[in-house]
Amino acid sequence: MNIMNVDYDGIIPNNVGLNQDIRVRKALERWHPGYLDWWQDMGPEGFQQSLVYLRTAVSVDPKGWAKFDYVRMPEYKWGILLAPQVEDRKVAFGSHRGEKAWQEVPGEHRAMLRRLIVIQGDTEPASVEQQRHLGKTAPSLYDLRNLFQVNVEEGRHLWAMVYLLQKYFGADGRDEAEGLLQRRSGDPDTPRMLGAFNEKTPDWLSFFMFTYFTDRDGKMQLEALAQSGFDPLSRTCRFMLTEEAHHMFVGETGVTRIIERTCQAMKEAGIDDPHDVAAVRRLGVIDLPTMQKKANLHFSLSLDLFGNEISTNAANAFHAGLKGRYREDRLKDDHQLESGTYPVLRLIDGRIQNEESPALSALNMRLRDDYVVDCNAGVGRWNKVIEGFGIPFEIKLPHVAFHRHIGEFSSVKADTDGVILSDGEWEKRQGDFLPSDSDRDFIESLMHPQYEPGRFAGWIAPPKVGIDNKPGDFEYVKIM
Ligand code: BYC
Repeated sequence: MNIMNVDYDGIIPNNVGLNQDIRVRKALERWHPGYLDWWQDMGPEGFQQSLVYLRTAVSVDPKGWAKFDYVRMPEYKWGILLAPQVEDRKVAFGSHRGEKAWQEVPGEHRAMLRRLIVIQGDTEPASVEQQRHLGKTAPSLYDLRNLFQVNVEEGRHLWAMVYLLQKYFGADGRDEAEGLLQRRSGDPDTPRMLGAFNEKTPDWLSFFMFTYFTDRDGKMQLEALAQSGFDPLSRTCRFMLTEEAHHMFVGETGVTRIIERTCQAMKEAGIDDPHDVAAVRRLGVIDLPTMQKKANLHFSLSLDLFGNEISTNAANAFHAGLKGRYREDRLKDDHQLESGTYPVLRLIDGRIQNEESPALSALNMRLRDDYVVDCNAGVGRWNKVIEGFGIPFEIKLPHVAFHRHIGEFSSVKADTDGVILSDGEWEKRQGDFLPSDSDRDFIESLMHPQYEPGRFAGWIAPPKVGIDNKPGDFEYVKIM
């Protein structure tokens, strides 16, 4: 079989030779109906009969891997796709550096590997659950289609992890695959595993901020797992990253378009002061200070996803060759980190300061630092738009100590500049930093659907180009 092309013969499209792997094929076919039930119950509410102009992966060739067509979401081809195997690949880091990459699970690292795969897998359906109500308030058919594209691909990423569990982890893998369909985002009894995936995504600004900030954590984690010495995990993550790029595009351009519309409306109305929130809101657009608060919220929730700054789990996973650093293959050092140090921002004697820590224990911090750099690039592009309108406002990422629930700073309250506050001060001022109930109510008051082809809600600008180069009035979703 040509690894670039996907086999569409069975129920589950794949490029992993499922037709010859009867045990795994049967296991996945048994899991399939439960997945479809989950999709019907927890996937996009309504719209299951609608025809959505979606891309489906038909190959893993970077030059052309997707085709676009109208699909009913429950009929989407959720396939299992691994990037092509790199010949003679070696474990690139940790104590096994230089050994042949593993095609089977290394026995001594089984539990750790399973945990990483389950956590990664758990986030995928969680995000679909979080976004399930958004279709009802989509600002355009273009956005509605992008939401559904993101949702079906998160569903596919769940398949990617479930394949690894079913193929390589026997009975435990099967149980974990079931568990992934049982947990529910925000459920008090059976919540999803990581904090940010139990939060609500109640409106479209939240959706765009989530896909900008939280999907970017996905990118960083997938990049780190793509370095894994366990080759099937590396290959599956490499292909997932191809799809992930679009999700972050949706986030970045979504926020850009909201900013653009706000600035345009302010200019037309002759409002120069971005802090005159009431006047800006009267125009039916989202004021920039509220966008800053939303960015503060989603950035800080996403930082929590990197775990503790100092982590034995992260050190063990690296040492074992299971989870590398961001773009490990481009870094120039011994790739073992037995002796080096890394500066870690810590809370020492009530003050935030850098402390040189063993590099191996500081890997979560390092990945988080790479993440912050990546986040800042897009924020810079948002600010260019604001600057282009001559409005004196700059969106800034808050300090990493702000609003944290995991790690060094979870025990203190800090403002967005990293100044530590007393509980009383925090209570008084948190509405300056995070969206308040009235901010949320205002945003919600704007969320009315716009389902006419080529039309957009008044609070968001149209995109510069269509998906798959379609014209502006293209009917991306035929609602049924
Ligand atoms: N919430 O040693 P520590 C994505 C737990 S997003 C709750 O510091 P470690 C996507 C931790 O589990 C990417 N619990 O943590 C985006 C541990 O518990 P146990 C998802 C947390 O292990 C958008 C304890 O605290 N992929 O793909 O170094 C849409 C001590 O933790 C949290 C991955 O995350 C938290 N935030 O790092 C769709 C990659 N943080 O084991 C998809 C796989 C920590 O002692 N996961 N804890 O009971 C990992 O690499 C690591 O598990 C983490 C945590 C980076 C998450």
